[in-house]
Amino acid sequence: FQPIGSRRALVSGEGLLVDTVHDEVARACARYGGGVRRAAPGGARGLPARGDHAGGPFDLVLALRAAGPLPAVAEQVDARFRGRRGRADDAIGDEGFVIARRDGVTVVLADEPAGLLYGLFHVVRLGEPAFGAARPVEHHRPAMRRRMLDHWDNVDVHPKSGQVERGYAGGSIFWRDGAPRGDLPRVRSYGRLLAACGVNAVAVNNVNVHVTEAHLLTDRLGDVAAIAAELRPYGIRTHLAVDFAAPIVLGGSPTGDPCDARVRKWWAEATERVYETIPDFGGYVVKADSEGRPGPFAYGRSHADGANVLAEALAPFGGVVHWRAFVYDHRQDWRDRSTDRARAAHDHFAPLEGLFRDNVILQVKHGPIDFQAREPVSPVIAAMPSTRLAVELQVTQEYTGQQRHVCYLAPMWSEVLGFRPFGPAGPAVARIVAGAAPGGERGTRGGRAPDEGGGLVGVSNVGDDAYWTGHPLAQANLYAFGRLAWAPWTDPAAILDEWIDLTFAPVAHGDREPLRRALHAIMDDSWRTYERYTAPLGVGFMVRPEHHYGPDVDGYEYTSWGTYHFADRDGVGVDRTRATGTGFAGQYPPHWSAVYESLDRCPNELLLFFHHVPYEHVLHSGSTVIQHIYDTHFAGVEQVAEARSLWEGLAGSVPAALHARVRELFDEQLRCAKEWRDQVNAYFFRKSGVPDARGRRIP
Ligand code: BDP
Repeated sequence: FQPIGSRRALVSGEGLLVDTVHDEVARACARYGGGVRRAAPGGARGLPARGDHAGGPFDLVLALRAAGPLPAVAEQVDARFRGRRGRADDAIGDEGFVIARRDGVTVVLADEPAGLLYGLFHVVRLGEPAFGAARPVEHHRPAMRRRMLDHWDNVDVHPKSGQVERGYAGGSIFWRDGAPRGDLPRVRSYGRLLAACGVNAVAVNNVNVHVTEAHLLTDRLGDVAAIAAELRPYGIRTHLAVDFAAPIVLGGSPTGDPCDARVRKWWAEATERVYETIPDFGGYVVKADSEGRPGPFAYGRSHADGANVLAEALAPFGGVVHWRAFVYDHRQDWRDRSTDRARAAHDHFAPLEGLFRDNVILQVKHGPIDFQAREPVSPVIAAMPSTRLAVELQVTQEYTGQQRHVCYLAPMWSEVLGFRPFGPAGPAVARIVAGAAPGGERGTRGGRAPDEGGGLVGVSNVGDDAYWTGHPLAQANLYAFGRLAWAPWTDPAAILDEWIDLTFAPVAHGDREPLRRALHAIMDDSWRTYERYTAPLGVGFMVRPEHHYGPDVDGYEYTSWGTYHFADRDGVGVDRTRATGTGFAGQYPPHWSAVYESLDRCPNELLLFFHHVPYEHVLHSGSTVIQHIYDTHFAGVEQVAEARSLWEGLAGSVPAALHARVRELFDEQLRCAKEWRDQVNAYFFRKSGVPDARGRRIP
């Protein structure tokens, strides 16, 4: 904030979020010596705005256009923008902003307060260059209207999942030991940092809604309202995960049948009370009929019936239901190869295409199984063109090193968002979840407005840890999640660059270039490094059961969870072809179905996801599967060792406590990566009997 705080600013407009913008600038000025003036509507009329620090009044103008007349320079920027757009479409958009610099003044214009807030954070991101040379008029608006983080936080400490399910950053920032944590300033800071990343919605409790958490919907609603009050000034709407059986659990109803009139009435009344207390409440998140959660199947009803009853209750208030597509049988018979967990979401939901109400968002995990380091993109995304879809990513690193390993996930997410499920001529995932119809045109599906897709949802990686995310470098994943939801085509390395600047500018000692170079070398490729030393070629899992940290090749192989690799003495991988396997490959539209079905065309990195092959099968690289397993596992460990020594070299460049924290974590990552290498290599050596062609030591 220093570049802003040392200048003179004008903030013009009205509204809660404009107040926030003003307060942010005022806070920066109090620290760095600049000044800020707040103009009432019309109050900026005729004010000269020149950037001459000594004489002219303003270097930075942040204004709602409706608050005009604006200072002359801002009027000019607006005229330029309107001229460029033509008369028909001169809207900046709900959350958008226009930025330019001319005559020594940086101008940010918006139509809505949220746009002004995002414009302010854009100036923060630009830093000093925002006040340098003239800048042409740029229009920024988010690609996705819904940019949401789901917290898997429990109110009570749950005997199995703890305070935060799959949380690796300490306790919850919202809850502790059955009660609100009570640190509201921290919640406010969280809202601030999320807004700075571009996030605008948060669900404050675990999708596995236990009894205490169920009460957040009714008698403990005040606790939710208190959080909502802190997040609201940063443009973030609060959502709640609810128990599908709430009418029974909370309302004493004899049934939870979504088609029963009493159940509909209960949801309608409960929802009305929610909106009386929290008028800008976002809506519900539901995990139903999944891993033991209640759902409509108990009453012989479909998931469309289930989702629609909640949607109907929310509709009068503009709320939405995020209904999760993560539905599968976790009690399958592993002795029977005919079931395939990868198929489950498509099998359950594709037949329901067209049956969901408009305010249902079907929330689909990005891959068909469960947040593995490598999966194909879920076929559900191509199967439901008239359903609003959101893609769910796991920012918390359950399967990618649990915030003890460096694993920068933006490159993986970019691949997901850029994937074109209908083939090269169709729209990318990012466009589909932004609301594009399958033909790639925006706004044509079911007559709905262009930006009414389901957006992007991330499972939060934040806790009450001093660095927010346990591993300090895991902050970059949170930041990248928000930035990709706003601008999905941004290069992950460029996002990392922004994060490095924003994070280390205030604390780095000395020249920042070596730090930047080292962090890129450590992080840019860290997801692929992680992939190299863990489960090979897309086969997934091989983690220790329950907590999912560290290797256990057969840990899930003979369980009922549906996550198998089928390794035997002859080969490894899951045959998901139509010809001889589970038929999962046939769930994709023709282009990808043909690619995945074919042993020759299937991408190497997904080979074992789709095919069961002999160890001597030759990859596109020319290497055999078994040799590839050995080579990648040795290489992955070496890369971790290199990253660790690069970090060593940064002692003195970053604060000592931060350096020590990351160094310790690198020790653990290296230990764990070696464990993975040795177990995976030893396992496949013993199964196959094929020695390493390069004669390295395999335990
Ligand atoms: C799995 C997690 C489990 C979650 C589940 C979900 O292991 O803790 O409850 O996903 O997404 O990956 O509901």
